[in-house]
Amino acid sequence: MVFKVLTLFPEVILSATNYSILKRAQQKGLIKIEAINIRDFTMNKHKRTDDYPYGGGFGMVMSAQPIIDAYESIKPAKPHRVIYLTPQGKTYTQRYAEQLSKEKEIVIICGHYEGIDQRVIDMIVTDEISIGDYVLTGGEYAALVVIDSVSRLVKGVIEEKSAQEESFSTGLLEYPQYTRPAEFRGKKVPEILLCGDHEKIRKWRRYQSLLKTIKNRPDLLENFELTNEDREFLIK
Ligand code: 6GU
Repeated sequence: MVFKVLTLFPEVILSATNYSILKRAQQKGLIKIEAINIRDFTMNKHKRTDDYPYGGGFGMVMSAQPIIDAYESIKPAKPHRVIYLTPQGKTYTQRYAEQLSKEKEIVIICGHYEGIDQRVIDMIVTDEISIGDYVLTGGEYAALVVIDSVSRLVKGVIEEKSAQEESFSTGLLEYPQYTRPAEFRGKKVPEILLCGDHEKIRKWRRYQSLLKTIKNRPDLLENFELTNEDREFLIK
């Protein structure tokens, strides 16, 4: 999977992806992350990449010319998605990440200021994506969220089981995890996890997942089919 990121801050993208799992994935050649500096393409004599909004109003708008020229310099030969990260986009979800992970190459545009000239969106953008209902200073952190969540779905990047068994694939939040020691500052690991009875442990974990979901994300249960076992837990 190749990510080509058009940004005013290439170092933010390159430095943040140079650790841990994403670093190893790049070393193994499973993913490739390129950052293209939009400023390198401006024709403005002061190297400006933004200008005042037509119609007036607060803030600055990123100009079309440097973004389109940057895109044309790296445009993949095959059909591809061009993602523009914006709070005005469609909400990003695990399902969206799964769709994107099927692509070979993804172009990502990071906006700043009050956004980019609408003509860029009309001319090249295929997907406008928001990572949630809050406002960031720019698209770079959102781009990192997309790169990270898609990369871990690329075959070989993480152990396969982890990718499948998680929250959002079962539709419930994860159960609590514990590691050694069995007692820490007087707080004990739940007895059942030490009992060695795998069926009992499975049931306990399922119940904990249900409780956690009810407490923190009751909205997830609206589209969730409870099993008979789940119902029994909840009635008791
Ligand atoms: Cl993609 N960009 C910005 N600037 N803010 C956001 C966002 C994106 N998603 C949520 N908030």
